[in-house]
Amino acid sequence: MLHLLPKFALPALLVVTLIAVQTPAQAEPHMQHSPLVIGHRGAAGYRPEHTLAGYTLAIEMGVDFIEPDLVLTKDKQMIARHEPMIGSTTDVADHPQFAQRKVKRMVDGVEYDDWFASDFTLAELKTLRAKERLPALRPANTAFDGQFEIPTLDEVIELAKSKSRQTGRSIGIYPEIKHSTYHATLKNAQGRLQFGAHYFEDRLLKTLHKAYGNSACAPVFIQSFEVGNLQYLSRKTQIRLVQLIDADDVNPDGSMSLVPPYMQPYDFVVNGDPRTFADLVTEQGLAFVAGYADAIGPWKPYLVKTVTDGVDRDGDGTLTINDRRVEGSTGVMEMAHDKGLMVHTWTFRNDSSGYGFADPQAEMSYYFDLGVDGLFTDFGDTGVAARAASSNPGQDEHLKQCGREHKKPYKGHHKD
Ligand SMILES: [Ca+2]
Repeated sequence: MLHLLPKFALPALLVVTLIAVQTPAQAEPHMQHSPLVIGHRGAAGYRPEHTLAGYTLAIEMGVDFIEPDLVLTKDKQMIARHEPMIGSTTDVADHPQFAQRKVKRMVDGVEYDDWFASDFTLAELKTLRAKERLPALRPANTAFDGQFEIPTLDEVIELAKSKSRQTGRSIGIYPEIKHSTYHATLKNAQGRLQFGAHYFEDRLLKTLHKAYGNSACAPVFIQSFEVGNLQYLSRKTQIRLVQLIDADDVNPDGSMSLVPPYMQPYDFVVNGDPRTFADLVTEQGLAFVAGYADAIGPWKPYLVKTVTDGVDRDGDGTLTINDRRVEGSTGVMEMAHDKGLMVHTWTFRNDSSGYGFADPQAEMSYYFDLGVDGLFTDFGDTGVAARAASSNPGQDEHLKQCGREHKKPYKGHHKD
């Protein structure tokens, strides 16, 4: 009987009702397909990477998650770019008013001569247009050069949510914090920290918690190649965390080549921690990672051993990495699963890097058959077809860890 309530009660009641109805975590379906097909940088095989057009195409191809890599702008906004440098994926060089912004700067121990997102406001970045990073490999994609803006994380979330409603599928997002230490220690012209320690992580959590709730059920994974930032996040969020595992190359005998800047997490370099990426996928390393993360995201040669033996397996008259002999699982995936870690591996492409495989769909099916929990691909359509053709086509599942404390508190030494 609303008319019997004091006048001030009605607005209060409405506010309470609206909050209850709009609680984001409740609005999301707690379903997820497993194993996952993750749209790497959108649909990078078909559209310039990290554009709403690319993410949209990936979703239409049937991927379960879209992947925005994140960097910060001068005015502290999160935008989707693979690196702080914007010269190779935008038309910034064609804007004479920005010519003076090109500078030399170190990122993770490597010097770049480029334009950096952190020297531009979001409004300035919005005047730029995306272009294809690999025009020689992907000439068809250059037809889209100059058409698409750089998206913000907010825009990516909005797209994923509207497509989820439209399709009835749960379209998740898989944001990567790019170069956490770089952003934390970056100084402005006055010598002051531009963002400061953990600004990036705190800002990301604020956005994600508002959009999805602080929940392991959120259709979200946060990924990073660094360790300290994930440990920090593990104490602040239930959203699932992924430790990425990199390397420089694969040796002919199948062992991993570890050369800087792909040898160690960059915060390990700065802190003098001698452990390499390869050390994180030993029994001891995986136990360490399981203390703060829910999954590992290793480069695919960490999971499947391939060797160079001089046989032209695809018969095209040249020896490439595609001809390597496949020797099966390295055991890393099985060890990770034993520790309770999911395994999401990368990157699968129709036009390059098929270690041991000339047929990209067969390659992806092989990894699904092996038992990975997800894979990143530039070609979402091939990924979805490969999963369907595999012995592990999966199904939509309720997220089992919803509503329970799934993450072990990190007990090691750490710096906040
Ligand atoms: Ca060949």
